[in-house]
Amino acid sequence: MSQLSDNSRLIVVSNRTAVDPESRAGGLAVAVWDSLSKRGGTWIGWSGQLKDYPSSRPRLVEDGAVDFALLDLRKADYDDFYLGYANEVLWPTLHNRLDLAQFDNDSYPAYRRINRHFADCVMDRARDGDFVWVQDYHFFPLARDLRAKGRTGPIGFFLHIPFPAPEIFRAIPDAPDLIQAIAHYDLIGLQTAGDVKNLRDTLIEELGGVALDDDCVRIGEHIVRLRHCPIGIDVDAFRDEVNSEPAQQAVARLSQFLDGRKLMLGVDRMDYSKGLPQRFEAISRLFDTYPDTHGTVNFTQIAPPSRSRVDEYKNLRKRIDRLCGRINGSNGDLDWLPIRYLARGYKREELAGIYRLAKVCLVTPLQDGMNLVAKEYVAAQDADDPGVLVLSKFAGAARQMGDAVIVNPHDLDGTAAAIKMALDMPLAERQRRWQSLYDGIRREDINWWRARYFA
Ligand code: ADQ
Repeated sequence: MSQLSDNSRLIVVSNRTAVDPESRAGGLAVAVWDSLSKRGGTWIGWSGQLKDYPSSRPRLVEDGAVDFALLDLRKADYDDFYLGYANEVLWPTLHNRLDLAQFDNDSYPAYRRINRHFADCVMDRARDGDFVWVQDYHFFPLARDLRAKGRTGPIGFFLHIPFPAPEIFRAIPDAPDLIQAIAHYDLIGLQTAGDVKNLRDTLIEELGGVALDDDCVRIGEHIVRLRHCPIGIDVDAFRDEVNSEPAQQAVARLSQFLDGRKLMLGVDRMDYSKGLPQRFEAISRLFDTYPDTHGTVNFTQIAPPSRSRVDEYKNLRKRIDRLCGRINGSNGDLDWLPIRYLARGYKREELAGIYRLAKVCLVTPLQDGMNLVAKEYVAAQDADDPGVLVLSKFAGAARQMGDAVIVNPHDLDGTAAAIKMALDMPLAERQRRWQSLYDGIRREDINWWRARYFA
C-alpha cells in the first residue's frame, strides 16, 4: 500500500505551501518541494488570503511538474482552525505544555470543517493510484474525511512535531475523536522512535488496537504503519549558500560588530517550545560564573516573531525583551554588548554566513520534533576550524547528534558550564565532534528521509 508505483503522483496537503520560490527554504517546504518537483504532483494548501466570501474553488498555479491548488479561507474560520485549534490546543499539548493549552475555546468544529473543505479539494484532484501525503497537525482528520468521501487509494501522513505520551494526549477533550481519525491513515511518519512508541501506545490504549509488530497496529480491519523517519537537510545545497554573496556580506558586517569577540548564536522562530528564556538565563549564569567571558564573547539571538496574535507568544516576546535588558544592564560595559536579540528573519544565504561565523550555536528547546537549525549549523562549518553545537536532549535531533554537547535546558548551571566548555574546547576535539556530526547529517539527509518514508 505504501509503496509508490512509478507513475503514481504525489498529492501533498499542508497549511502553508511553497508556491512562492522565496519560501522554499525551511524544513517542510524544502522537503516537500523536493519530493514533488522530482516526481510531479499537486500541492494543496492555504492561499495566504483571507476573504469575506471565499470561493470554494482553489486558485491554480503551475510551476514545472508541480501544480498548486490554493484555497482562500474566511478570517473567522482561519482564526479558529489555525490559531484556535492548531496553535492553542494541538501545538502546546503535543509539546507537553498542558499548562498553555486553551481547551475551552470551542474551535474544534472549525478545525473539522476546514479539514472537510480541504478533503473536497483533494477529491477533485487525486486519481485512484495517487499517493495523498498529508503534512502535520493541522490535518489530523483528513484521512477519515477522505474515506468518508469515497477515496480508496493510499493516504500517508508526516508529523513534524512530537507526539506526546498517551496520558498527555488524552487531556485534549476531543482526543477520542482525534485518535479515531488518525487511525485512518495507512502510513504515518514520525521524527523519533519515542514519537512512534507514544502514538502506537495511544492507538492501542484508546482504540483497542493490536500491535502486529513494533511499527504496525491493527485497528479493526485496518492496518496503520508507523515509521520513524527523522527529517534531514540538503547538506550540499546549504554549504553552497555559505559561499554566496549575501553570506559573505553578512559575515563582513557581523565581523565588524564582533570586533574579535567570540560569537555564540541562537536561531529560532519565537516560540515557547524553543526554550529562549531558559537559554537567556543560562547565558546570565555564564557571565556570573565565568568572569573571563566578560568582554570576550557576544550572544546573538535571532528570533523572528511567529503567531504573534496568540497571547502566549506576546507574553514570551515581553519576557525576552525584559531578560535581554536585564542581562545587558547588569553585565554590559562602555565597550561591550553582552547579548542582543534580533526579532527578524534573515535570508537563507545570510543565515548560512552567520552560522559559519558562530563559535558556539545554542539549540536548546524544551521540546522539539527535530530542529533543523542544529543540522544547518553543522553543515555551515568549516572542517579546519569548526564551531561547537550545544544541543538540548529534548530536540529530536539529539537522537542522531550525540556528538554535540548535550544539555538539559532546565538545568541553568549545567547549561552555563556546557557553554563554557564549548567556548574553550580544543581544536582537535572540535574537529572530531564536528566530523562525526557532519558524516551523520550527510548520511541521513533529506533524500534519505524521503526514501525511508516511501520505502
Ligand atoms: P520549526 O519549529 O519551524 O519546524 P526548525 O526545525 O528549527 O523549527 O526549522 C526552522 C527553519 O526556519 C530552519 O530551516 C531555519 O533555518 C529557519 N529559520 C529559523 N529562524 C530563522 C530566521 N531568523 N531567519 C530565517 N530563517 C530562519 C517544525 C518542527 C521542527 C522540525 C521542522 C521540520 O517544530 O521540530 O524540525 O518542522 O520537520
